[in-house]
Amino acid sequence: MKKLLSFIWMLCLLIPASAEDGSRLWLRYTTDGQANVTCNRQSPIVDAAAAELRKGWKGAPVALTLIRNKETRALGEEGFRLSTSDEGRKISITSAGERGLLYGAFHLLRLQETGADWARLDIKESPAYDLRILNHWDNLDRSVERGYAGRSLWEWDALPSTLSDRYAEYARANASIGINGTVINNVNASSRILSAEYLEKVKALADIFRPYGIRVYLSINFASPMQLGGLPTADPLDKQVIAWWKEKAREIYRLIPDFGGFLVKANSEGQPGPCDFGRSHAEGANMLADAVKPYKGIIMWRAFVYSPSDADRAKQAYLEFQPLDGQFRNNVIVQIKNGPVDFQPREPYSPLFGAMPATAQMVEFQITQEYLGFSYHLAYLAPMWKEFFNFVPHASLKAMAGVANIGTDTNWCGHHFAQSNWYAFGRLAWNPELSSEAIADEWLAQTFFNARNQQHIPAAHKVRQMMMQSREAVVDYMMPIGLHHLFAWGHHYGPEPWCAIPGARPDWLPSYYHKADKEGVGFDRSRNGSNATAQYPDSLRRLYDDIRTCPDEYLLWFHHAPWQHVMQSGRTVWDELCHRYDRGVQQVRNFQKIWAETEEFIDAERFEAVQSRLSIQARDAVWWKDACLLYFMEYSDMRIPYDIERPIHRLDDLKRVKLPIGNHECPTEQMLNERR
Ligand code: BDP
Repeated sequence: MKKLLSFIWMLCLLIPASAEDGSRLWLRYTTDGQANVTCNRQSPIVDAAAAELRKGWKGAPVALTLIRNKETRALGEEGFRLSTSDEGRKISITSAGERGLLYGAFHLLRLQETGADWARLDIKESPAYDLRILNHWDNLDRSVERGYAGRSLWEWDALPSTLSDRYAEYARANASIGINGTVINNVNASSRILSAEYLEKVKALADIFRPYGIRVYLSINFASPMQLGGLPTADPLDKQVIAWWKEKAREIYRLIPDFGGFLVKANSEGQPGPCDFGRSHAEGANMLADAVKPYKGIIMWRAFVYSPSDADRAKQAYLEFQPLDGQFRNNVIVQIKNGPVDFQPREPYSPLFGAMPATAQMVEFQITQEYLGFSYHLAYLAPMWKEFFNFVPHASLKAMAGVANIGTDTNWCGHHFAQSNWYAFGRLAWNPELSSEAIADEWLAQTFFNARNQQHIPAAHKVRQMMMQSREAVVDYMMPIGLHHLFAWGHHYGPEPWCAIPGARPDWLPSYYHKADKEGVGFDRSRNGSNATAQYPDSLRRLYDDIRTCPDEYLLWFHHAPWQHVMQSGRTVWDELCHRYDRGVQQVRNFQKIWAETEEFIDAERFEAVQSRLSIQARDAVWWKDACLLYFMEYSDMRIPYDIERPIHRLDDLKRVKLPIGNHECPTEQMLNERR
């Protein structure tokens, strides 16, 4: 009896270890340790693949075979063939590379968890991009720029001697969705990251990530030769500067032989860069490219530049970079944000894509929800990224980068559903042709529902629908029909379209973007205005330039539209604004209902966490709607249509709302509750 009791007690102790707190992400399969896995090679990567299968695979014996033949070579080092024979009694994963076996193993587990039938499988997979990389905006003091999931994972003070378990968990999660690179520090980089002391710490991380096929990259500060090396200049054509970077590259590669390369934010938002010395972005990038070239390293050079000039901010990256086409070394990739301004809930694509045919380009998506409600709002971003691919063929790009939403929070991403964006980013970087729905289904089956339980299917279906509508809902209640950057001063969470800060840079104020006046609202970027439309290929230029043909969703991005202008929807601009804001609010209310229905299928811990964030989101949606409609109404002088929910706030009260957070902080739940 005593033995039995102590056994039960031990079981109780074990339960919290597998509590549904989100810490296991989409990798919730349980060990039964029965899987029969054989490999024809041993190495840290192959061992990681086998260990993963032993952890979770419940089916027939699996043979992992590293083999270089015509077929596997065609699939590449990261590709794999996954096939079953003997009516599913034997499973084989073959690849020309160790990483291919790792990805094959995770693929098989994904099939199991999503309820696929593996009796007759014959799958060939290889990634669309060789480089599928996360960008962490993590600072050395462990704060995270635009991070809403706690602190930075990297415990710099404890590294390299103390290694958190989370490092390997992080790498494993990335490997499971095919991510193979990580830039571990902020693009607003401290030069200290390149000091000998820090490079030892970086090496420790690289050593943990390597068995999961993940290479480390660093963001660098262009003025490092001055700040760290004590040189009088960082001019990229200066001999000493060139020598400094060459030596630095040698030092890094001695420690980390598979180091990936550098990510550079230069001459942007106050960061140093080659232009400080009268040199071009290409000259700066090429100097660094030459330094890492002997080691097969690459330079990702960001095109996110805009200065407080007269030129429309949306035009500036194009104006500065397009003329440099063809001037970059072949190990430089120009990294461009998906929209021409800055990760707004909806932007047209950046016309710089496709405008530099002789230059390698990659897209930078933002996984962290800087402009989409932080980790408080449910916004599934795959549809937004797919929208980008409607305009930019994925084959025209060299790589895909995503600004990470990962931190020390138990569930990694703050919001349980924000995990789906990390997941979707990886899956799309592997295969941009996957549909948003398919990715959501995969993620839900692994994260919340049981694909083999018939009762779960209708609930999972509804939640998938909720995810699919969620990004559009955010656009609707924040900034519909092409509005953008209506955010509060000091943070990018709530609305402040009225914001006026004397002496502030005009392009950091909402009025620069919405230009509301008695006549109308929106930024005239047609040929009568800033002529940003001219940066687009002809067919789109014509479409966007004419207010009658410009798609409704971009109307106020490209036009200063009269309040009475009748849109393609048949409504006036004012009525359409009212309807969209209201639709956004109603949708979030509906998300609350959909979520409520899942209660019986989902563990209480995660159910309640999501429920409480949805109620914050619903209140925020009303906050946004009331703030924007009441403010714009002062200009339109028109009534809110009667079929639309009445405002519940007064504009003066809303103008007094100030969240007590700094520019890079996340409000607490309490702050949001006290706000009203
Ligand atoms: C903006 C962020 C800022 C980043 C910058 C960038 O507000 O914190 O440093 O982009 O991407 O979206 O460099």
